Amino acid sequence: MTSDTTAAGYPVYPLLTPDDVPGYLRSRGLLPLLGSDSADGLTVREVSDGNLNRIFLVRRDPDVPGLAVKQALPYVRVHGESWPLTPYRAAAEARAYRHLAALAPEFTPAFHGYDPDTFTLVLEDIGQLRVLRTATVEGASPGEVGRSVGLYVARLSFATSDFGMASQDRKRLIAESVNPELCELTEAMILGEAFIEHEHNRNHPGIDALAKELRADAELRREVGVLRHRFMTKAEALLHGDLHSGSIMVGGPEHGDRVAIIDPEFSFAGPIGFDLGLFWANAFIAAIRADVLGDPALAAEHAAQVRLSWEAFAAEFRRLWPSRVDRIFDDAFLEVFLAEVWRDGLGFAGGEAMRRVIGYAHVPDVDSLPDPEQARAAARVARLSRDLIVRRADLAGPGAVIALALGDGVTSG
Ligand code: SR1
Ligand code: MG
Repeated sequence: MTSDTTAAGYPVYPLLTPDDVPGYLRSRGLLPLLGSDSADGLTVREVSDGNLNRIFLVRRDPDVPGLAVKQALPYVRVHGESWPLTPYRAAAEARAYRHLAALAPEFTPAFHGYDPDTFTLVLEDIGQLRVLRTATVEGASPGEVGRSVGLYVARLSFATSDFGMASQDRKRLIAESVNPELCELTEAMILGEAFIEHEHNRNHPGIDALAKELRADAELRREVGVLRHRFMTKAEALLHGDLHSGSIMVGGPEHGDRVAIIDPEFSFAGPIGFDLGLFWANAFIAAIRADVLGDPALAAEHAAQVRLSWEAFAAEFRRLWPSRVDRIFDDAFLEVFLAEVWRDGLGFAGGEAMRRVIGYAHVPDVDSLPDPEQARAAARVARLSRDLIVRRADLAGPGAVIALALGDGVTSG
């Protein structure tokens, strides 16, 4: 190993601080995007919020959106240097943004380029919008964000599936989109560690016995294996790869009810149900939070996002179906295919929800609750996760799964 690589073997590169950012943008010739060549008077604010990266917003006028500068650190930001993580994830994110800019432009922030030497992307500053999770934890209604998510997943996945691309082009896309380290992280986080004893895991002490019971549940373990293997092998379409409510930004009517989907660094060719499932899991978690806080109407609004996203996804996929490039796939196959995406989505939602309460990456939706509501919510999320995984074949549609999540026992529709 040379002196210019880290202990984990990643290149050593300068990590940006707020003071560096104006000069950095000048060196990349991007200052004109902020209205002039001058770096004088720019304000830089660090708004890093997710688990992994550093993000700076740069503005000429603090009230007018400017640019977002996003740098991948060579480790997990919220954990520290003892957990190295490839900075090449930024290249995967840049690649995904290039596809998304063409396929789902209305949901994608403007992308101003990628610098492979410092693993840095420059994007539109959408700091005027709010992270969906932050807004809903504060009690905001999700509105109809699910519709946008369903459309986004349908457009991205149809175009990059064997329905939207010629077979050989698709094989090339799959090869170009491999994202080994981040896929392995997902396999560990969402479809692995939470289901076994692992040093990364934690849970509310009030659900110790439940966590133990779930880890000893043979049926659950078998089905997690099925889902994990599907995630590892089912290269159906290009995914966002981490479509939880922390990756969705929303604006109210003053921002045209804009929905922007960010952070596609986990993007790779995988099972379409994975993107939907991550969104569904977090909608159900938000619903359970509202429910334990005594707001069943808000809980129902959150749970309804599952229906909205599924219906928007399926309707857009059906709309696009006549344009498919491979006519061997007939209309009867479409029904088989959609049913499988639905079931996969439920299963992956179970993996995602489970890790949020007994795995590593918890969420404020649950962890910011007071007790005893926190323990109650965590238990409900964990039990629902198990059902989503083990009973997914019996949950025929949104009505059944929403009833299950809200606990009214209805299992049809
Ligand atoms: C080590 S923390 C990893 C999680 O953060 C990202 O947001 C992804 O959800 C990932 O699973
Ligand atoms: Mg993220």
